[in-house]
Amino acid sequence: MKPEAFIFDLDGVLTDTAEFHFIAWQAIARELGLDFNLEDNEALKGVDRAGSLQRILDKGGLSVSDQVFAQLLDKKNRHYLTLIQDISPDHLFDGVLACFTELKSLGIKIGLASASKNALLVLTGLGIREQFDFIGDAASVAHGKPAPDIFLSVAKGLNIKPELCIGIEDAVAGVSAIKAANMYAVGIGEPGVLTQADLVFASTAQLDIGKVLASVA
Ligand code: B16
Ligand code: MG
Repeated sequence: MKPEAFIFDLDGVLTDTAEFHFIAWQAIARELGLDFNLEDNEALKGVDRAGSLQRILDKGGLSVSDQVFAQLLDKKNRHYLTLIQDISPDHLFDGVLACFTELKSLGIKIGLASASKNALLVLTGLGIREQFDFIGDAASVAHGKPAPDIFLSVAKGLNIKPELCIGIEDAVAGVSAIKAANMYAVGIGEPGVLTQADLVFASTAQLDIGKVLASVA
């Protein structure tokens, strides 16, 4: 297969906003009298905002009205927005720009498939918004990761068949979404965790485009 597009996840692949999500979710959990630790935060990677809150409530055995649920989501996001306002190109993971340059030189398109409704803001802060041929809109897809929707919507936006796309993800839910979209999955993290991925690199800095292309050829 000769890939025509690489579709990147954002948080955990291009930058690390997990610590900001953690701070904001922890504040909400404390307000509800619930415990929320780093391990809990890890399990929320790639999971959308409402899905994340639902998991926190479920773990604590709590249920709230729809109105309170919406208020909590809004409060978490307002806190998160204050935490990410200083994101700059310094927060870009090593290797991202070199990777984009290589893909462009090979004529391979670049897409973004993030579950975050704040993705455009983060991309702008990182200074890479213009690098993408298509940016998926998390707000307009019916089902979040692990459903394939966001990856399929980006393939459609790029006008490229899913089977000619390569997805890059750091989260278990994200890798499942890529496989459900019938794409080749590159994981960033640990092979023992990202067991569904076709190929795994320890970090974005180690992402080797040549190796990916050779393994799908
Ligand atoms: P927001 P990704 C995901 O981004 C994060 O990994 C996840 O922790 C977060 O809850 C989700 O975005 C929604 O973010 O509240 O900003 O809409 O990894 O898919 O780029
Ligand atoms: Mg991610």
